[in-house]
Amino acid sequence: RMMRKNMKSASPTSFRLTEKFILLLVFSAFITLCFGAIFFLPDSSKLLSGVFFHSSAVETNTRTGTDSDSNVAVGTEEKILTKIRKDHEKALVEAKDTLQKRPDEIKQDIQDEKDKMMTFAWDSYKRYAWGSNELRPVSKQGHSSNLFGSIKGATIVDALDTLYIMEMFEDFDMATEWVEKNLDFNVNAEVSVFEVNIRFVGGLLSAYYLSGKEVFRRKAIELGEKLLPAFKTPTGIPWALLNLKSGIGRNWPWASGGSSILAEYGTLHLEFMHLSKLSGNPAFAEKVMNIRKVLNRLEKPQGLYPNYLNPNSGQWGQHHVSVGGLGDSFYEYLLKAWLMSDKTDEEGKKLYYEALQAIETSLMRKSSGGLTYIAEWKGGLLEHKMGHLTCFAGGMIALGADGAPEDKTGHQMEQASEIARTCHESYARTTLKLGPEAFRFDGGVEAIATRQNEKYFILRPEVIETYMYMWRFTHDPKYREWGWEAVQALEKHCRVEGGYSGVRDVYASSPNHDDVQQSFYLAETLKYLYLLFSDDDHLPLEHWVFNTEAHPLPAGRFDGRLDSPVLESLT
Ligand code: DMJ
Repeated sequence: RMMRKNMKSASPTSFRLTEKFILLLVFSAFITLCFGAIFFLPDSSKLLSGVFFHSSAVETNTRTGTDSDSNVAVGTEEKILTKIRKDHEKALVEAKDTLQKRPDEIKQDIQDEKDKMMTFAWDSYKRYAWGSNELRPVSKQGHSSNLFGSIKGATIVDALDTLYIMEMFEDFDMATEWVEKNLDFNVNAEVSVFEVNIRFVGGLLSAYYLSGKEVFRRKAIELGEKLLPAFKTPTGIPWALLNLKSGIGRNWPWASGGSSILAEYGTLHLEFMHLSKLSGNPAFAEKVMNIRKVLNRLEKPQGLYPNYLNPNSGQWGQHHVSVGGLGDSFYEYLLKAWLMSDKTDEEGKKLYYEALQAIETSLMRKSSGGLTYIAEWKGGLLEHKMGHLTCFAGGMIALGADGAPEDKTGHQMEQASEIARTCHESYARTTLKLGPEAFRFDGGVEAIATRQNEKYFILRPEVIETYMYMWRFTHDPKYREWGWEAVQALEKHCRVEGGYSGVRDVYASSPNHDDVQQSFYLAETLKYLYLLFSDDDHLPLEHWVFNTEAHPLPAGRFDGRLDSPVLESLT
């Protein structure tokens, strides 16, 4: 009993002691934690004020900054913070300001500059060379190349639509009056069928569609009829040169085996289709459709179109293929024939995409420095050279990318942007920041002209043309920046007292002027620059197709009358 009693009394006593000990331990640990927190934990009120009450905390500290040593340190730190914050706020305001104002300001500058450029080019022509084909801006007199025989006024006809588009209506009226009174095709002279077609027929057609003035329709048809005898060959492939009075044609003496040139006979389609529509005479359309037939019957080496074709035998001449000079606008017109027909010319479409595939396979290459270029092909061998003329291909490929078969739209846009970049490089790598006539990718160079006779720049449009298309399709600001670079270079090196002149060597430290203001400078270069900085609905690409001289022609199934709904919506 005693034992049980002891047991009973001892056990509760030892349990209470252990319990007390544990409680004491927990309590002292808690006290230690609280005590440590005072010294070691970060100042939460400071942290909180930093996150949620930053400004008031800063203000407090600034006001009490000199109170003590610790306050001095905190004050300095906060002063730095204040400055950083103020700088940041200022930068933000400036950035917003830039976002709100700069594009418009820049656009206005460019608009003014471009208008000034066209006004200066046109006024200089008016002043020193009125009625001549072109202007010699250094010697301040008229200039005529034998491409137009004794037809006069190439600059006037080429510039008509640019004047209209830029709303220079007084000048447009003056030019119209000159056309009415002086433009005469009854001349005993030999002309280039291609040049007269793209500049004169194309210029007159555009002027008609834009202004609705009957004189332009009449003159375009009259000139078209004068060109028809060029097709009197055994194959119907036209001669390159034609005497407008006798109707006797021939080919360039230098062309392989008396051949006609692909870029010449292949660049009549758009204008001749319009001539048939406007005149009701099917002869024009028949002539150009026959060219397609002849080409369709021929075997194409690796799917490529040689530049030379004999109009008597219907056989290829020398196997030289180029997307630049001698070949270029043939490819452009296949695509544009399809687009202009409201996408009903399926044959044009098929021929274009097949040709582009062959070009990609056999001519398009990438340099070791990563620049895509389109080489030339001579009898199976590649010449790693690209012409300034070839640079139009960036714009053409971009224009066609949307309709590309087999999901190739993205791929073709990529090709187009790479070509644009290469062509920009050809400008950027010169001293004058203007592009050479041809540049090479061999002998250790990339996008640089190596031969003296390829270093000139004659105010050509192709690179700016490609920037314009790329801008319209991508809205990547770099294309406007590149266009603006070209404007600055043109102003600095090509502008002379009497107009704009080409230069003989883009790598020279100062320009040596060639004394010619080409008519395509007003028709194309200045127009594409203007459109590059215009809104997309100014001559929208779904409704207008530009001929190879930048003369806009309406696209769609129209009946040729200006009161047709299609045309009304275009102008
Ligand atoms: C223009 O007459 C046309 O663009 C043509 O297709 C090629 N050459 C000139 C401009 O460089």
